[in-house]
Amino acid sequence: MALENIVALVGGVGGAKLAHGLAQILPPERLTVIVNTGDDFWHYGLKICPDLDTVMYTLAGIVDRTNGWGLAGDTRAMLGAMGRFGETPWFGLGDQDIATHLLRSQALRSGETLTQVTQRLARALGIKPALLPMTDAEMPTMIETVEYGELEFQVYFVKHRWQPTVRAIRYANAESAAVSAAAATALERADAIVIAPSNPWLSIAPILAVPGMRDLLCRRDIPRVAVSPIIDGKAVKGPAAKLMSELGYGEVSARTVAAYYRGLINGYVYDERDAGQPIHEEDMQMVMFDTIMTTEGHRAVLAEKILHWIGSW
Ligand code: FO1
Repeated sequence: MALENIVALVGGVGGAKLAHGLAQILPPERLTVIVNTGDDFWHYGLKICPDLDTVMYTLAGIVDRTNGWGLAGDTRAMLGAMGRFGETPWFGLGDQDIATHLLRSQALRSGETLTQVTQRLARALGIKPALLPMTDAEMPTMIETVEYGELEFQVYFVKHRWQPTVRAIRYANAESAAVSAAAATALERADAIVIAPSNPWLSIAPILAVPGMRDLLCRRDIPRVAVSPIIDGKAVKGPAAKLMSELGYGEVSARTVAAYYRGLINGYVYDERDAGQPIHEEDMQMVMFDTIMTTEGHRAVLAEKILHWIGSW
C-alpha cells in the first residue's frame, strides 16, 4: 500500500524522538506531527507548551539531550534573579527557552491561534514538517491525587516529581475544545497514523479526548499503529508504569497498553525484549522491533521499520 501522508500523535520526550525519526526519513510535506497540549500552563504570565517545545527543539536539533526537554546549553539566570524577590521557582525555565514563551504569549494575547504561532516558531527554527497542537483551545490535564486533591499537570509532574498517587485524570474544558482545522485536514488526508511511545494516559489520551479526534482517526480504514512505551514491565521514561498500577490497569506490561488502545489501533509495535510474552489482540497486527531510541540513527531505523511494516499490510 502506498503511504503518502503520515500523521504522528506525540507527547513529550519519547514522542519527540519518534517524530524526529520520521522527519529524518520522510519528505517534510508527507509528515504531520500532532502534539499533546494537555501539559500546557500559564506560569509567570507566560504560556508554556512543554510538549510542543520538546518536539520543536528536538526536530530543530537544539534540544538539551540530557533532559530531553529545554534548550541545549541554556542557563537559569532569570530563575536565580527570582530568588531576590523570595520566589522559589520549581519549574526549570531556561533563559533562552523564555524567548519561545514570550513570543508565543505575545502572539496569543494579540489574537493569533496556538496553531498559527506554533507554525511560525517552528518555521523560524527551520522545521519543515507540519507541527500542530491537538487543539487551539486550552484543555489542561488535571490530576486527581490522593495526597493533594486535584493538581494542575505541571504541579503534579514537576513540582511533586510525579510522586503523588493518582486517583483519576480529567481533561478540563474538553467539551468546548475542537480539533484545529489544520489537524483535521491532516487527519482527513492521512494514509497512516503512528502513535508514538508516549505516555498513553498523560500524553495520548488528552489528544484522543479532543471532541471529534477519534472520529477523524477512525473514519477510514488506514493503518493506525501504536508503539509501546512499556518494555519489560517498565516505562522507558516517566510515570507510565506507576500510573498503570494506580489507575488499576493490573499488569504493567506492553500487553496492557495494547488492550488500552483496543478499538482505536489496528497495529501494535512492542519491544523485542518482550518476546517472552507474545501479545495477541483481535483486529490488531503485531510486530516486535528494537524500540529503544538511544541515538538519532536508532530513531530513523525504528521509523523506517514501522513504515515498511505497515506498507506491507
Ligand atoms: N520537566 C521537569 O521534570 N522539570 C522541569 O523543571 C521542567 C521544565 C521544563 C521547561 C520547559 C519545557 O518545555 C519543559 C520542561 N520540563 C520539565 C518537561 C515537562 O514538564 C515534562 O516532561 C512534560 O510536560 C511531560 O511530557
